[in-house]
Amino acid sequence: MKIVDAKVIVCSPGRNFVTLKIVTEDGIYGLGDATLNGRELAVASYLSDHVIPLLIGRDARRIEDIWQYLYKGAYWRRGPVTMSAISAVDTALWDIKGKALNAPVYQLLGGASRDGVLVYGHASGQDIEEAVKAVSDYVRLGYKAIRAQSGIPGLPSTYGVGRGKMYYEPAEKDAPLENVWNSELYLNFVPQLFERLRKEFGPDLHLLHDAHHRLTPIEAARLGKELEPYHLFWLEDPVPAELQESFRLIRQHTTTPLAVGEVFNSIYDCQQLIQEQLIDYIRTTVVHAGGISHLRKIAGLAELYLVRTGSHGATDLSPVYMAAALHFDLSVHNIQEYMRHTEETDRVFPHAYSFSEGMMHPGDAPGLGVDIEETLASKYPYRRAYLPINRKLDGTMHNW
Ligand code: GCO
Ligand code: MG
Repeated sequence: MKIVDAKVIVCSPGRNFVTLKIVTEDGIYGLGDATLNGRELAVASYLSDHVIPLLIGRDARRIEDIWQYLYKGAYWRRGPVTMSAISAVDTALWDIKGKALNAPVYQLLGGASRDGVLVYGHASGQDIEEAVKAVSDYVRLGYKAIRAQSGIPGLPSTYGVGRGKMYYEPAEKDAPLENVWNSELYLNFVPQLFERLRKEFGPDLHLLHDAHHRLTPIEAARLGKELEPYHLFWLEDPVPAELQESFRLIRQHTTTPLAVGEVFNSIYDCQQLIQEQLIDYIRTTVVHAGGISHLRKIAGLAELYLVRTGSHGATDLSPVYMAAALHFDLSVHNIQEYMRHTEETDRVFPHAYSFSEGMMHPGDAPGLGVDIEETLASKYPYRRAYLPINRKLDGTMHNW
C-alpha cells in the first residue's frame, strides 16, 4: 500500500492548527495533528520540506519502520519540532491502517480496556466566587473531574483563567501577551481556593490544579503539603521539568499526586521521573511525543512503575489529536484532559468521538474517526499567534 501523496493543511478556525494528510495508492487517506502552539509553521515546513519527500513510495502499512526511519534517519533527534512532525506521520498511518482493516484504531491496540475514558474539564474564574461557579457549571455538564484555576488577588492576570466562559484560549494574535507573576501571592492563595471548593463540592469530585511550571522545588513542596487536606487528583507541572531529579525534593515532602509531561517529546524526558516513581501521572501526548507508537512505549514503561497516563488535551491540539488520544486512552488505564473546541473548529474537523457523563469514547468509525473539511478549512487562513510570556513584579522574565 504505497504512499502516493501527502500535504500539510494549515488553518485557523478560531485558532491555528497544522494537519498532515497522507494519501495511499488505493485512495485511503489518514490524518495526523502537527500543531505546536505558537511555532506552527516550523513543523509545517519540517513536514513539507523534509519529511513528505521521504514518504512518497513507502509502504503505509509499515508504521514502526517509518517511525524509526524518520527518528534515526534525521540524525538530529528529539525536540518538539522533529517529534511533532514524526507524531503526525505516525498518527496518520494508524488512521490509514484502521481504515484499510475496517476497524477503529483502538481495536488494533488491544481493544477497549474499559467502557470509556474519564476526562477532566477546565473551570476558571477571576476570583474564588467565579471559580466556584465555573466548577458547578462543569458538574452540571456531567464532569467527574475538573481542573480549577483562579485569578490571584494582587496580580492583574494569571495562567489558566479563560477569557470566555467555557472555552480557554491563551494564544494572542501578532504579539505575546505579558502576564505578571508573584510566587508568594500564588502560594498564599491557592490553598484557600481548594479549601472552598472541597467545602462546596464534597469529597468525591476529582479536583485538579496546574501550577504551569512556575515554582521552585521547595515552593512546590510547600504547595503540595498545604493542599494535602483537599485531596487533589493531581498537582500539575509544579516546576519546570528539565531537571528531572528536582522532583525528588517535592516527593520527599508531600503526598499530593504529581503530574507532568505536556511539554515532553520522548520517553527519555520522563524515564527518570517514571523509574524513580517521582510522579503519579505522565502527560505526554500523541501529538508532541512521537505519535501513538511512541506513547504506547511510554505507557508501557509507566505501567511497570504504577505511573498512570493523563495526556494533555488543551484546545491548541486539534480534534485530530483528540480522536487519536481517545483511541490510545481506551487501550490503557488513565485519565485524559478535554477542553472543548469551538463550534467553528468542530465544523472543520467532523469527528466520531463523544462525551457523556464525564466520560469520552472515540467511536467505532474505521481508523481515527475524524476528518478535515478542506474547503471550509481554506476559509480560515493562518494568522501568526504567540503564547503569553510571564514576568515577575520586578520585570524578571519567568516561566509562563
Ligand atoms: C494544560 C496546558 C495548556 C497549555 C497550552 C500551551 O494543562 O492544558 O498547560 O493550557 O498552557 O497547551 O499551548
Ligand atoms: Mg498544563
